[in-house]
Amino acid sequence: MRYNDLTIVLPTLNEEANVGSLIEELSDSYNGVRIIVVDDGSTDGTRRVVDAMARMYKTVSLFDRRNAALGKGLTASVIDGIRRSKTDYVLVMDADFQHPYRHVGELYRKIRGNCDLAVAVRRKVEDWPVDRRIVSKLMIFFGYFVLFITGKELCNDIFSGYFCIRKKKFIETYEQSRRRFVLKGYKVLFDFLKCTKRDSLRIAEVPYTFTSRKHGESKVGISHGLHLIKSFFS
Ligand SMILES: Nc1nc2c(ncn2[C@@H]2O[C@H](COP(=O)(O)OP(=O)(O)OP(=O)(O)O)[C@@H](O)[C@H]2O)c(=O)[nH]1
Ligand SMILES: [Mg+2]
Repeated sequence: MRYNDLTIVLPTLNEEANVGSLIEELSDSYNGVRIIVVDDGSTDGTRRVVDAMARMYKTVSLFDRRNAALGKGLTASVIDGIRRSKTDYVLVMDADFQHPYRHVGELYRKIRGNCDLAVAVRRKVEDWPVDRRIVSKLMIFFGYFVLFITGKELCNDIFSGYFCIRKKKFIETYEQSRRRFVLKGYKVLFDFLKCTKRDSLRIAEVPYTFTSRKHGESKVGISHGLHLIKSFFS
């Protein structure tokens, strides 16, 4: 099977220990897939590793966002990566191996099987401390509540960072509601869903187990919680 009409967007911030092997695994597993690494000014060797990969695989490119118009941020990076892609389908995933790459094929097949959005849904979150679990549950509850009462599309993991989407659908929705996307936030799927209408999309789901990052450190902090709260109200 070939994946010529699929681009994988990998946002990175200091992922030198993960990104090279992830690119290798993806390129070797999914023939013809394109990969755009969207880097937000990493201070480690991330860009050097990606440059080396881009020399090895013609389908890999680096988008250096140090001077990007939208400013730094994970959501901003994902939007820029999707805008830059030149294929009909785009898949977004983390670069730290928390999103198992073996599900890429399944997400892609769901989209090709006539869906607009295929979401990888966390079945189980391993290794999270109790306080992070509680905050996460509260945020999920509130997020669902917002989407439910405002009549938006819903899925079983509204904050998933691992999903595949028709580029055209994403860009159309973003262009119509630019201001509602919290660019420094972490929840681009939620921002997208809150700009939809219930039953306007064909959504598929693929369950998976979310594990610990392979190497390096999490970038999640209190500010991301605040950005999410902003996202609920924008
Ligand atoms: N371009 C860009 N990438 C980012 C930014 N913040 C995080 N990332 C990347 O986005 C992905 C998710 O970030 P993480 O820090 O792993 O966040 P998380 O997976 O929600 O949290 P953990 O479970 O603690 O790892 C990783 O590939 C990061 O390198 C950012 O501001 N800009
Ligand atoms: Mg992570």
